[in-house]
Amino acid sequence: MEFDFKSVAAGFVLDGEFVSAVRFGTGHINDTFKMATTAQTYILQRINTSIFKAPELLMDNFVRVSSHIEKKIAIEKERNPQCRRRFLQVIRSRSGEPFYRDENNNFWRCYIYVDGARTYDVLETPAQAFAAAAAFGSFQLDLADMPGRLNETIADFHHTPKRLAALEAALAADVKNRAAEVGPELEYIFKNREEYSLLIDGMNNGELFERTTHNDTKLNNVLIDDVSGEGICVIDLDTVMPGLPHYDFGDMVRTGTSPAAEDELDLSKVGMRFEMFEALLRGFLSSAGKFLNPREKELLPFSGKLITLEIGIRFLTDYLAGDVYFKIHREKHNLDRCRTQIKLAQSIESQLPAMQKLLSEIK
Ligand code: ADP
Ligand code: GN1
Ligand code: MG
Repeated sequence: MEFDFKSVAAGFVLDGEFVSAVRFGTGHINDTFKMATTAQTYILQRINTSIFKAPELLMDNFVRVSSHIEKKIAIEKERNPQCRRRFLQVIRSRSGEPFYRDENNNFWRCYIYVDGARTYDVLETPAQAFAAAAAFGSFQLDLADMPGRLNETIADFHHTPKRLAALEAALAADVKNRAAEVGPELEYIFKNREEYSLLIDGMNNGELFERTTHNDTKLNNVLIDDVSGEGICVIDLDTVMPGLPHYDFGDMVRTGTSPAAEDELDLSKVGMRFEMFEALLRGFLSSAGKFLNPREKELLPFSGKLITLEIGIRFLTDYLAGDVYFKIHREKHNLDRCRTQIKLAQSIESQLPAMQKLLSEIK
């Protein structure tokens, strides 16, 4: 399924004439393209509206967040003119909206491509982990004083008990007769069920506080500067909404500590590298440490295990439901992804005492 990019491009106020658009990135939800005109490079995205059911509200969040960050960067540049931080500069449609809807009801957005930086699907060094985590922590810090509450683009996105309930429903329905092959995965997921409400309970009993969080802090959602190695721009803002800092830190541990890909078949390669966890923790606390309370800090190591298992639950749910949510590129892709998450969660679990000890030394 390709698109008439020239006419999509004509929907936006762009510099120069349309030249090309090519598929870009490895995301599971939206369709992302790198688009060139004779004057500028852009990112063009078709929003997956079967998942994001209110794309106008989503883009309202997007603009509020990116313009708030723009102001923060402007202040920082006054103090430090060398600052290389960037924000997602949204391009308006010809009718002045921050999106363009084509005649087939495809919902498009466009922003300036940030040059001189790139993303990593698998982090290579602790320095990159520190940089990425510091950038996500700064993102939360920057948004702490943003006026108003953002729209919830997907309700209960990180409500782990509800994610478990969805898995149980998919298991009961078993529409593809796949339940029989996932016994060991289910066993581990169910064994841990007592832990799934810990963060939600903490919020309900007043120990943890709702903040504005990113909620999809895959490490390939931050642009790392080619020269300085700093995390200069947080991207993929679809799920920025009210949440807990742990959702973001946990997903960083999930995506930043294993040397293997999310869909690695050789599970012996999957596991948490402690030095990467340490770099993530130090990086995150270097910025988010300014507002986190002691109980919030204490739960950071646990959040790595929780969010890893939560995404594992989601991959397994989608496998049982017939692969209707995440894009797949081969048979059993979602099951393979689930298995890496479980292996990683087990590795995190076995290192939790050491993670907690490290935290107490840093605090
Ligand atoms: P998704 O993960 O939903 O496909 P992203 O917004 O994360 O969408 O974009 C996919 C990839 O495109 C990113 O991992 C990154 O490599 C690249 N990318 C996205 N936005 C920019 C940008 N403004 N400048 C440079 N590269 C970008
Ligand atoms: C999806 O779009 P992408 O690939 O950055 C998903 C995340 C999952 C991730 C797993 C909106 O993120 O929640 O953690 O896949 N995004 C949505 O790789 O569901
Ligand atoms: Mg992404």
